[in-house]
Amino acid sequence: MSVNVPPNIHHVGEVTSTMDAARQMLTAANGAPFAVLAESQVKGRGTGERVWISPKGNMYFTLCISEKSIMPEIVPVLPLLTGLVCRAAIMSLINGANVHVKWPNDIIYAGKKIGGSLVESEGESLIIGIGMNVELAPPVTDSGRASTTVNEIAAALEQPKITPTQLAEFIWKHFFQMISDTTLTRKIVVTRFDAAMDKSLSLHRRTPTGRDPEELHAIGLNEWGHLIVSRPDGTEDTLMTDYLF
Ligand code: BT5
Repeated sequence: MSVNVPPNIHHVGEVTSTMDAARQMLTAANGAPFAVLAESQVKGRGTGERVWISPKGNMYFTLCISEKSIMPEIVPVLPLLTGLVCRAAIMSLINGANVHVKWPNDIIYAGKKIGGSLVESEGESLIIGIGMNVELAPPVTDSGRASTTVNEIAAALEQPKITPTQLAEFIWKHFFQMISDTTLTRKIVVTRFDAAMDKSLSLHRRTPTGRDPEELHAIGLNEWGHLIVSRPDGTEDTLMTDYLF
């Protein structure tokens, strides 16, 4: 796939979820990459059916691509690659933005959550959803961490505001740049994600009713992209599928 795939982004108003809207467009797209950018969502979702709060003003974006367009060894680390793409997009729109990632799927600024991603599949298509707070930082009502916005970073650095469309176009560009790099390996994605993590964050396992009180800290990723954490007593654990607040 060439580096400069022209953006094929369908702009829509309010949807249930851009994941559903994108699924409905898969047949017509016939394997060609496309994305959906919505103004708001009434049933935005995070991982594990958690709610993604989706008021008008932020970016609700789903990118669909044929699995064949991605090197097979990259597919298992696609959530990590997506985080790196989002970080790169923000950092190229705002000079000096010190954005981090949190394993496995969050974008973080100053300890607060700017956005997150969700990877699903349907047949041979990968459906990559990204929610990013651009203008509004919704109060988080479950046990999640406080939220912030891309434009709070822009304001802190005295730079112009970003729009959801600009951000979506930059994400598209960085995504295709990254997956077209024939030298990219799983190890490189994992190493870059490790370097971009904010290891000072206190992490908590999610439970069905909230968060586990045990405070964990990220040490790093193993070669598979699994997270090694330290417990308060100094012992270590490796997380493969646990999601963290
Ligand atoms: C995520 O899930 O972070 C993935 C979010 C993906 C949203 C996009 S929007 C476009 C596409 N269409 C969809 O329907 N979804 C995708 P997770 O790591 O499970 O985080 C969910 C948690 O984040 C919630 O339990 C809250 O604690 C918190 N949260 C919800 N809305 C938020 C927001 N707008 N900003 C910051 N945190 C939020």
